[in-house]
Formats: sequence, C-alpha cells, structure tokens
Amino acid sequence: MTQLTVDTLKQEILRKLISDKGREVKEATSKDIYYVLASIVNEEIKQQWFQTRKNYRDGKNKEVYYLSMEFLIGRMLASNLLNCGMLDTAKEALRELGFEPEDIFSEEHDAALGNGGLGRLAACFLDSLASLNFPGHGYGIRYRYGLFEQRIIHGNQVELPDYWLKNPYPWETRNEEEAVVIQFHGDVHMFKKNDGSLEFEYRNTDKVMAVPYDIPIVGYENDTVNTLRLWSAEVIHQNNGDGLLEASKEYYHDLDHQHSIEQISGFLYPDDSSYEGKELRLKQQYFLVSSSIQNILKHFKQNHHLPLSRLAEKVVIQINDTHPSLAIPELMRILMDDEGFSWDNAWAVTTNVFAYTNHTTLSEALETWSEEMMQNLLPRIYMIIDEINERFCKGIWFDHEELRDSISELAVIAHGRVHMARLAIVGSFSVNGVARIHTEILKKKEMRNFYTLYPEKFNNKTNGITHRRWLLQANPKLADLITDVIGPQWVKRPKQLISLLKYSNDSALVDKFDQVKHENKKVLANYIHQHLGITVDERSIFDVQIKRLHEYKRQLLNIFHVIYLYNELKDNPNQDITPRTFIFGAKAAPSYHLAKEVIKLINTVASIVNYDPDVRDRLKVIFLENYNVSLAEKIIPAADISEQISTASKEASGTGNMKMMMNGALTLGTMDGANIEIHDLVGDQNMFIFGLTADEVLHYYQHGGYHARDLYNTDDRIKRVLDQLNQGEFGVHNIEFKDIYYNILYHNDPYFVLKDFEPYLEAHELIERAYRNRNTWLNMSVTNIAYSGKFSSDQTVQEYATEIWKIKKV
Ligand code: 26W
Repeated sequence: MTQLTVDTLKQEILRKLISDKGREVKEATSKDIYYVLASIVNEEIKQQWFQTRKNYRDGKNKEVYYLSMEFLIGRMLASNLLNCGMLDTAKEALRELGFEPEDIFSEEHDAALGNGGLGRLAACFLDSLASLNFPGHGYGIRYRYGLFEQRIIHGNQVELPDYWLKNPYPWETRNEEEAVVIQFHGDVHMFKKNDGSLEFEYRNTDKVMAVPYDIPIVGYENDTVNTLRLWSAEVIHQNNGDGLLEASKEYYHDLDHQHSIEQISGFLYPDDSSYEGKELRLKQQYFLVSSSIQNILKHFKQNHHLPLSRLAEKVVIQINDTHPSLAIPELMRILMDDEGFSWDNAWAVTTNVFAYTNHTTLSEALETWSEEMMQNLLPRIYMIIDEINERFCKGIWFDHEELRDSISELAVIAHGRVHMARLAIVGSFSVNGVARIHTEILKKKEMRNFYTLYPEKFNNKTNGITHRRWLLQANPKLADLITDVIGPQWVKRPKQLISLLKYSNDSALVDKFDQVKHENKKVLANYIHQHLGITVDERSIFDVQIKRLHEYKRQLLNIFHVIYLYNELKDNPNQDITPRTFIFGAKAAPSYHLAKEVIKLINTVASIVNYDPDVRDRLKVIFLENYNVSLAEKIIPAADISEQISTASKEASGTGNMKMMMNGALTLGTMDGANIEIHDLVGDQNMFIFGLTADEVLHYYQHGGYHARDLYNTDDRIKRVLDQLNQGEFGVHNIEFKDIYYNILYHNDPYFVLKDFEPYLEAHELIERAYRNRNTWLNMSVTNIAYSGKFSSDQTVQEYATEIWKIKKV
C-alpha cells in the first residue's frame, strides 16, 4: 500500500471533502469525514483487490469457501485502516483536523449480520485468512435488516428493526454481472435418454435472482484482499414491452410477488442456539447455497482447465454449522442434472469437497426440517436427500450389522423429518468441533454412532479470535505497551506474546499494565456515565459478563450472587469489601421468555442496588443495552474479571473468554469449552475455576440424583434469594419473577444454578482477596496475556488450512 504521511492524508481528506461533498473542513460533519476517509481507504484497497483476484485466476491455487448464514463483521473503517497500515496516521490526521477519531468511526453502522459466537467466528476467520495470504472467501446473505437493536425500557428488552443500509454502505460493491437464478417449488419431470440414463426437467418453478454484493477483506499489511460475497434476493425483471405494467390489473399481484422475493434476504433470524422450522429460513438457506455453489462452479470452470470430476483439487467448502448443509445436495443436483454425472461420480466429487463444523450440542439447536416442507419447496433437492439417505441406510444394514438397531438415529430422514447434522456428516470428508472438550463430547456422546462409522472424519479445531481487532485495534494502549516491552514481532506472530512471561514479576513494568487497564476502565466508566447516568468507581473490580442471554450461560447465577452480596451489605452495612462493578451485556431471542425475564431481573436489581444509600458505592450493577461488536470493543479492554460460567458441557467453546484473556482479564469459569484450554496454559493459579465438571453434569442428566429443592431447604442464602424473587422484593408487583422461581424449584433447576452457587461464591471470595494483592493480580493478568497467542484465529485458520483444507499461502 502507498505510505501516506499525516500531511498528505490531511490534504487528501480536504481535497475529497470539496470534490465529493462540496464542503470545507469547518462545515464538515463527522459523517462527511467518515465517507471521505472510507473512500480514501477504498482507493487504497482497490488495486490490491484487483491484483489478488487476478492472482487467484491463474488457476494454480486451491481455494477455500466459507459458507455461513452469519457474518458478524461489525464496523470496518478502523480495521481496514489498521490492516492497510494507516490507522495511526489516520487518527493523527483526524485529530489535527479537529475531529475525534472515535466520533468518525462510530458514524459507521455496526454491521450485525449475525447473532453471536458463530457469526463473529466467521468474521475473525476471514480476517485471518487474508492476513495469512490464504485464498479464502466468505459467502453469506446481505440481510436488509441485521440483528435487532435492543432498548431497555422499564427494565424490559424491546426490539427495534436494524435497518443498517439506511445510509450507503461504503464497503460494498454490487456485482450484477455475477447474478444467478435460484429456483423454488415446481415439479420435477424425468425422462429416459437413449443411453438409458435419466434426464430431469424442472417445470413451473418460482425463479428468484441472487445478486452479489462484494465486501473487501483486507489482510494485515500484506497486499492481500479477499472477498466476502453477500447475496441479495431480487425479482427477475421481464420486459413486457408496453411499459404499461403499472396500469395492469396484475400490478398489485406483482408488488406482492416482489415483496415475497425480497423477503428472502429481508432479515436475519434472531435465534441463537434455538431452532424453529420456518419456511422462510429454509428458503434463505437454499438461496445462500444455490447461489454460492453456482458461483463457485462458474469460477472453477473459468480459472481451471480441468474437468469437474477434479473439483476437489481446487475447491474446498467449509459449512458453518448445518445451516448451509443443503450445499451438499445442491452440488449433487448440478453435477447430475446439468453436468451429466452419474450418481456415484457426483457423490465421489461432493464428499471430497465439503467439510462441516459443528458449533453446539444443545438438542434444541439441532436443525430438522419437515419432509413435507422440503419436498414442496425444494422438490429436486428432496429427491436427492432421499436417495442419499436410502444408500446410506442400505450401507449400514449390509456393512455394519452392529448398528442395525440404531438406523433410525442415524438416518438422514427419519420420522418425517430431514436431519441436517446427519446430512452434513454423511456428505462431508471432515467433521470438526470447536474446542477439545466439545469434539470429545461429539465423538463419545452426541455423534457416537457416526464416530464408529467414520472415525477418520472427526477432528478438533479450537476456536480463535483475531488479535488485530481484539487487541491492536480495540486496545491500542495495551498493544503499544506490549510492543515497548517485547518488540513488534508479536503482531505477525501472536504466540510471541509468551515473551511477556519474563516480565510478569517486574513490578515497575507490571505497574504500567495496571495503568493501561486503569485508563481503559476510566474510558468505560465515562461511557457508562454518559449512557446511564451512573457513576462507577474506576478502582472497583470490573466484573464482566457479555454474551447472548441463554439459560445455559447462566447470567442467572451471576445475578443471584449479586443479590446475595447486596443482602450481605444490608445485614452488615459496615462490611469491608472490595468495591465491584458487575457489567452485563446480552440480547435475548425475542421469543425466549425466560431469557427476557433474566434481563428484567438484572435491570431490576440494578435499579435497587445502584441507588441504595446503604450500599455506598461498593456495589454497582450495569446493564449496557444493545450489546454488539463495537460495544464489545469498548468493554473488553476494561475488564478485570471475565465471567465464563456456563453449565459444564454446554458451551461448545466460547470466544469472549479468549478476547478478555488477551486483554488481561482473569477468567472466572467452569471447566467448559475453551476455558479448559485456557486452564491448560495458565493453570489454577492464574484463573478461578469452580463448579461441576462436564462428566458430573452428564452423570446427573443420565442418572438423576440432583434435587434443587434440597439446596433451597438447606442453604439460607439460596432460600433468601429465591424467596425475594417469589415475594416481589425485587420489583413492584408480587408476581414478577415467579417464572424464574418456578423454573428452578419445579423444573429442578435444569442448568444447576443452585448446585454451583456455593462454589461460585467461594471463587468470588478468592477474587476479592486476590485483587487486594496488586502484584499477584498484575502478575496473573500479564501471564494471561502472555499465553493468549494460542487463541489467535491465525493459529486456528492455519490448522484448518493444513489439516482440513490442504490449501497453501499465495
Ligand atoms: C438454527 C438456530 C441456530 C442458530 C445459531 C442454532 C445454532 C446456532 C449457533 C450454532 C449458535 C452459536 O453461535 N454457537 C456458538 O458458536 C461459537 C463459535 O464456535 C462457540 O464459541 C459457542 O460456544 C457456541 O455457543
């Protein structure tokens, strides 16, 4: 990239302000400056983007395509500047022109085309692919409405539509010449050809146009720019010649038709880990995979002068959870119906192209579609899945007698439903979990029978996060300090953060880490003050739980502990405790009643605790509304404690745990997901582990033996908290938190909140004591940063590349 100086960049901004906006700097708004700067960055990127595409066209490389219904990319200006090597220059130039960089960056609407972990992981992977010079691209949907905006009104979550395209989005380019046609519904007709093979014809289908919008994915200081291609659904315009369409009686019918087509890329489904069999979602999934597969095949033909039978030499497709797994029958369909392949030849190609990542073992998240719906919406695809199933079941019957009794648990179609995870496993050459424990649970429990059938397919790839966005960009003060101490090599090789260990006992040096954390906490405290009008003590422990709201993530355990602390302070007003600020950020799926109750509870507790004079600022509860990527970037650098307290066995990996560790927070967590791998590295002495293990939890689920009510009856602290919920102490009306109360006592506390309460409390007491010993604490914090390089997504993507994708750097 051209190296702009602060002065030349300033001049360029001023010049563009006049040419693009017709304004001088003193009249310019933050928005003007944002667009001008984005357009300068686009100019910088354009050449490399073109060059990268050209390099890929030479046909030498195998490329990976990451298919995902979600890409939670967040804002792009600062990260594009960073990766172009222009971030510091740009910040300086903006300041000299009289603008606060943060104000300019926040003009960009946070692109929330994802729900949580799975969508953000996809975005981190794209960043690492480009930064490591891998030829890898994303395919997704350009939803017109992203994840809802959350408002808290009287303590309740209220959802507003997220129309993120209201202002022009400067990073996308519409590419009409790459549009493809997608077909739904209709009838399939079969003919016998002269050679005895079958020919298929689709009639009366509903046709939709998929138009791609491309977003550049800029590698870190390496001139690679890959592509995120997002598909938008549009009507196919037929020119009827007379131009009088508006006057015709079909006008309203056509409008209706247009509306129903545009719905396909209309909005992101706001469910995270819970499945609902909505037809529109199935349409979205097929829309994504059909357009992507058609596009991938077109480019294969253009770039490689090879027969399609050799597709797997040049193409590998990763499917992000089961959501895009219809790609498997879609590729079969095209190979057979359009390209004349036999079943066996098509299957041989297909099963060497796809790799599947599983992100959850929660049963309520496993996708199954009704056979009837599938048959009606996608008749040819249904036929192909049916045949995949027939052949697969026959294979078990004849070759695996030991599994005969389990056929209905393995079959792709069983009891009137199509099981997407089973389809994904059967049709892929690789199946991976996202943390060691998660992969083990898949192999030994959830997918046991499939593991017996295909042991060679199963492998682990522990998640990672891009340290560029989550450390360099989000926490520049810490990044600078690290570079001062160990030099800049860690930026390209994050594992070199380990050199920090040498300094973790150097008290003059760790003081500097303390200072950085303190400054970050001040910034967050200001944000809290501005947005909630609440003053928090910067020297209190910032104890953070930020993630989607879900019962298994146990925000409830956290807030129960807060209530307990509050009760303690009310009983002994002069107790000497280390001040704490409990910070929450969480969206609940709009239809998830209990999750919304927990949000209400947190806000209710906040409204009492924060204003009670007896508490005297020793305890604050902060619920930050509309948690999203850019809010995470503000909170994470300021965290002291990272709450990762899922019921063991339930959190596949977690990635927030990694982000906070990298920013020097200490993990308070259960032995679940990637917490276990953090523990492998830093040990008991550098984190706070508590609670049931996964084996214990699974044992209780299988054999019973846990009785929540016994704990209620014997532990006064627990009884008091629950009674306060039931009797309306927290809230105006008596009935307010009855549902939570009933769920715990009458449904036997399915996520073991009461069971883990006491150990959780003890862990908090350890934290309080540890925090008072500044040197020990800082040593622990620096140790965590030092080991966090393992969780850079560069590492993860490198492992996918060598072990699954078999692709090489360009
Ligand atoms: C069909 C509804 C639905 C929607 C989303 C079902 C399941 C999902 C995702 C699989 C949920 C998800 O984001 N899972 C998270 O994936 C992260 C990235 O691998 C992990 O770190 C989290 O532990 C896991 O919960």
